[in-house]
Amino acid sequence: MSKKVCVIGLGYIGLPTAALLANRGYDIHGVDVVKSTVDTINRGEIHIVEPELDTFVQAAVNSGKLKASLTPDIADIFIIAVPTPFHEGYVPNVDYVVSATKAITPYVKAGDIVILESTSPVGTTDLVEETLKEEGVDTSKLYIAHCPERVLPGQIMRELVENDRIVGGITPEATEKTVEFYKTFVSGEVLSTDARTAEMAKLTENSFRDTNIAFANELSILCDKFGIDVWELIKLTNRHPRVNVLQPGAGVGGHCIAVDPWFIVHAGGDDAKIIRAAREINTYKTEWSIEKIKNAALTFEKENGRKAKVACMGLAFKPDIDDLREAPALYITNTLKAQDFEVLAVEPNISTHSNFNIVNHNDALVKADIIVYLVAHKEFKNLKVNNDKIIIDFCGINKEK
Ligand code: SAJ
Repeated sequence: MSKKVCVIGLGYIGLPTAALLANRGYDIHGVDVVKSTVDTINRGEIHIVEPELDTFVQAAVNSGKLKASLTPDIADIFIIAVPTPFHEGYVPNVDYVVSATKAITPYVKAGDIVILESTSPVGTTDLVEETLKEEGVDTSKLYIAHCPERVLPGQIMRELVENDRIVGGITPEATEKTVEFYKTFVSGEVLSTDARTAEMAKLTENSFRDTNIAFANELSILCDKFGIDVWELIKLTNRHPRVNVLQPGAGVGGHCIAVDPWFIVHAGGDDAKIIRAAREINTYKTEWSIEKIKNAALTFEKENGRKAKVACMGLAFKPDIDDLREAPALYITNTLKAQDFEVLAVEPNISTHSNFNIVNHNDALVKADIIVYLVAHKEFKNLKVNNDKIIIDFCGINKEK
């Protein structure tokens, strides 16, 4: 008989994982607290944008292998994939992990595997065990482990299979059982460690990237001051065999890299110096960008006796996706609008937005006085722009990288 997997949280990680496992022969009981999400999935449809996900979900639902529900069910394996945001002041918020754990307590039985996939502060897998104990579950008969997700939005279905995975159990037996499970559908290596190391590994990966992007963003600010083209500089320095500077932009967005380093900083306090500084630099880059745009718009107004129309090219948190979560481009556009600047919001990957009329990029190029490249979407590359327009480019749109 097929093993049954209960996946708690059907978002960017839970749903692709559920759909993949269903297509690999597992019986999947997916759980979400949002009824419309459950209904959408049960119709074989999806509520998020991710290449290939629709095909996987449709096939899984049609074959009867994937069912979504508002409540958990008995299963052999439980996967918790719920959000871990932060409270005010960058204090990690693991409330959803705790409530998901409580929700599964009536259904877990001896011999089951309970996996936390959500990116979590160090110690959260232990908290899952403590919560189960408090709810009266005998955890000595369960296999509890952390296996952080590592997939890149836009490539989730491929990376879920191909990426190496890190598994850290709260006991060596839990690690072993969980590794066996991942090996049934992962073609990358499945690496063993303990729960705390696995938690820290995930936070380290995203902090490493954040720190490296901060370096590039700091360089971009310095180069602006020194009159140097930062993209040419980076291209040249990256020809050194041991140098690989990342790309500057309008800041760092998304729900991972702009969030996870704070989990380390919160626990590490004054000892987390570089990681904190990187977060601050990346946030500062967004504010610095706003100041640049405002200065250009005010100079235009002074010289022309009318307000400048500013085309904000891109709202998403990175190129070629429709995801606006924690997006610096959206924040910049919102801030300019809130301060009474005339903005034309351009985002080819969405058709509507509650705060803006979405303007086609070709129309924006004609109407705007100032064109600000915020996101390097493919639609924005090599566009012909009239000489009389002022261009502010934060993402090196036409630069060779
Ligand atoms: N960015 C730059 N310059 C760069 C690279 C990225 O400014 O050179 C910016 C992007 O524009 C974006 C932000 O960084 O605003 C984050 O984008 P990303 O593509 O670096 O990463 P995410 O947030 O889409 O996904 C990351 C990945 N982590 C790493 O690459 C270490 C992914 O593997 C994780 O699974 C994901 O976080 C997650 O869920 O934690």
